[in-house]
Amino acid sequence: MARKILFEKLDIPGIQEYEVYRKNGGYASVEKALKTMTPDEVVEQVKTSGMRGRGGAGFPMGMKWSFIDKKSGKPRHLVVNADESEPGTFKDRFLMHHIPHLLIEGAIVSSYALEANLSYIYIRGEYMWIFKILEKAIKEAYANGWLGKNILGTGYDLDLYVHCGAGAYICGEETALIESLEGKRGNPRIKPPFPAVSGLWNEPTVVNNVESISTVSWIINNGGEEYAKIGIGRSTGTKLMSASGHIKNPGVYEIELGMSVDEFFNSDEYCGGMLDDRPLKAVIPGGCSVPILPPQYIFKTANGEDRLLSYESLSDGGFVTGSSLGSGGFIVYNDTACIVRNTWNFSRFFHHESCGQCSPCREGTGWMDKILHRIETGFGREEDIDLLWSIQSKIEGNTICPLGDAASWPVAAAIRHFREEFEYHVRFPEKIKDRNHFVNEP
Ligand code: L3W
Ligand code: SF4
Repeated sequence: MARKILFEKLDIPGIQEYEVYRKNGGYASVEKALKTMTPDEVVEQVKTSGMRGRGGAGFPMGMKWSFIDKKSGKPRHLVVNADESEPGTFKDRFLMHHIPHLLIEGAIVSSYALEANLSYIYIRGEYMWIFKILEKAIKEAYANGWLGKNILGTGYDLDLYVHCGAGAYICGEETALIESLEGKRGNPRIKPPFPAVSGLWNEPTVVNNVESISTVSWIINNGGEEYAKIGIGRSTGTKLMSASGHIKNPGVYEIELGMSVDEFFNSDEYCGGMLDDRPLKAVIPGGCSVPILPPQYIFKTANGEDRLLSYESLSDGGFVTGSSLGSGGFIVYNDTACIVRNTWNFSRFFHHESCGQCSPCREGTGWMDKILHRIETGFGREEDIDLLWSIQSKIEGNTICPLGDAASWPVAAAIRHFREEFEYHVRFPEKIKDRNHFVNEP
């Protein structure tokens, strides 16, 4: 049985409610931190834990916190990124829905560590029902003295607000999120300066994902060293995985980092293997932004080692034979899936969500959408495949924010590993025009 941290109390009936949460040890980390630790000691524990940001980039959380300049005299802020919009990723909504006080508790301790007195949770507009759950939880936290003035008589003040986005994927990018929170259009800013230096209202700001902040209470209750013992190498702790697609048991799972992809995929406790026992065609291990893996690189790296669910192992071989843990959106495809259609679907998404500030992304995502559409519908030309390759290669690394990269990587990986499917589409257009899109031609 794998170690549970975030889901430790998930099975307790009524854990969504404040009284039940509190009776089962909830808010103990706030008492411990505020009464017995200095803010810098809290930061140290998070650093010791080796915890890495769970939004996709895996940046060391304690290091990010230590970039906050507490001597500038400027107010500091924690902003929790709850704008979960990555296709294939639905773990934050699960966490906030089922155990909302875990996030509030973590946000209080994290704000204390940053010496922030005004913090926010920015939630995606489509999660309106969770917005209401969080508002209720925050109200209960205020009513019970965990938020507001002079918390637990320690002299520490904190106001926490939940703010609803308006349905744009790009607002999950931290600087676009900040712009949106300031009431402006959610256009990403050029970095540096990073938010830790100049964030919300140009004040030092830490933006962390829901899962990251929800882990902080466990780290404070049990110590950073204990957390660092879980996991593998520099991938410490546990990770929430959103599993979807052609598997027997889709859902949200907490795994210990370092578990083999084979165990996660085949074990009945997790994915349970292929739905209807059909052949496996591909896996995207970290949400639609990361490269798709063909069968030969899903369970083994190019060196023949077991592929593990960790930051290092999943990216082993770079994006040629590897991928990325990303946000943990594990999407499985069987032999009936059309890779061209899937790639077009992703490109259409990125085209729609591009904010339009930089030309390579604004124009490139549009061109890729258009070309993939014509290939998919049987109007593709032989030269389109190389044209697609050329376009994606000119987007990557040439944009303000990672959306450009995220739009190019899935296209590059699909062509690299499944080129013959693209070629089939352009060579046999009459079959493509007539077919059922979800059944492969022989
Ligand atoms: C101060 C420095 N701070 C880096 C901070 C930076 C940020 C964090 C990571 O993109 C990825 C993206 C998506 N001084 C710093 C510093 N920081 N250097 O560290 O930064 P970065 O630039 O590596 O990544 P990012 O801009 O945060 C995130 C990928 O995640 N992704 C998307 C997932 C989407 C969701 C969702 O919908 N919930 O998770 C999936 O793979 O493509 O590459 O805080 O400020 N010198
Ligand atoms: Fe906007 Fe795309 Fe540029 Fe990001 S890469 S700033 S989404 S145009």
